[in-house]
Amino acid sequence: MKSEYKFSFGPWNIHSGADPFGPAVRKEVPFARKVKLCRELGFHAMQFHDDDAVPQPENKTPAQLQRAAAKIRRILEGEGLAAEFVAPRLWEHPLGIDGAYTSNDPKTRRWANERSLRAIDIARALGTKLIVLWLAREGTYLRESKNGIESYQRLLESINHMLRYDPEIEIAVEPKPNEPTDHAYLPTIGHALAMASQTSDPSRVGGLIETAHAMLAGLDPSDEMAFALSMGKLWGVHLNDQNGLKFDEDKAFGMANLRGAYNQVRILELGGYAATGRYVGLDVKALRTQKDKEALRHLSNSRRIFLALVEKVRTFDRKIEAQCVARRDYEALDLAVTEHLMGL
Ligand code: 3MF
Ligand code: MG
Repeated sequence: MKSEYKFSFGPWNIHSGADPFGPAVRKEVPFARKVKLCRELGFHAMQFHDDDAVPQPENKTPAQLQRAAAKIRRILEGEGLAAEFVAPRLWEHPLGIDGAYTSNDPKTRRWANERSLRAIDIARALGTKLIVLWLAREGTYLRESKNGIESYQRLLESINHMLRYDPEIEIAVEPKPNEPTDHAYLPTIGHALAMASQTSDPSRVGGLIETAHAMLAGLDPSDEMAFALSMGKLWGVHLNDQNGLKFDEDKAFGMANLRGAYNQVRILELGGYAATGRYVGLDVKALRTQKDKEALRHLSNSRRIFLALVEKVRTFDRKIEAQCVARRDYEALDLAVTEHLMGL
């Protein structure tokens, strides 16, 4: 199957299976091997957290940081791959326990802003201008612990700080409504793009939509994508799947809700996403039950289902669609789509 779509995943998507209830069940895969696998599986780029590329970036001199990032870039280029984005990973650091940009502690906020600039340095050294902000602990575990109005103002200041530092970078906010916090700031793409419009350079702030995150907000991922696409603001996706409203499952794309997956692919097709040059990113986890050898199927299966659904979208009978819409016979349309997906 050929396609003009370009695919990416992050090194954390090949992992040893540890979860909050038990330890690793598979061997760690070295980074260089992940890069090789990325190409072998038919992907075009890798996604990065700042410290996936340069461990402890805040403890490095500028020269050390550049050297470490240059090494990663050489490994990528050796396989003909690009870096899609860099995301500052603020949520694992002891300072970021109660949030980083929205922490009540000014020292923590200064650290978060500084580290975000180092993430930008790393992105530029890897050859990408895209910064992703997943605002993991920017929220509250307890409503009364923060002033939400102040928190949103602090987030805006931090985004402006990054935009000022490098006049060419673009920032894509990856909204998520909860987990790890009880309630997160910027829970949906609507919130993210409203804030984008208030920044010092709205043209450089957009969004990355993850399927599971939209579903956890009780929303339809394809509608979230449509909202961003309608404004030219869909700068990345994290496709995966999710079985209802529970923890963030990161299942392989299309494996829980095929119709929902079809509609995400349909909206990307309608929005001309491939032609924007942006990547079809995955954020998927292998099931903990998978053995070492088979723990890549979540990636290859997601890509395979995505490409199969592109074909399904392109081969759906437009005449039937137009007739059903003209007659407002959506039950006929429903059956036609379902039968098409079933190959009937
Ligand atoms: C959490 C996520 C994150 C982000 C990643 C890049 C670990 O629910 O989706 O994956 O995608 O940090 O922004
Ligand atoms: Mg994600």
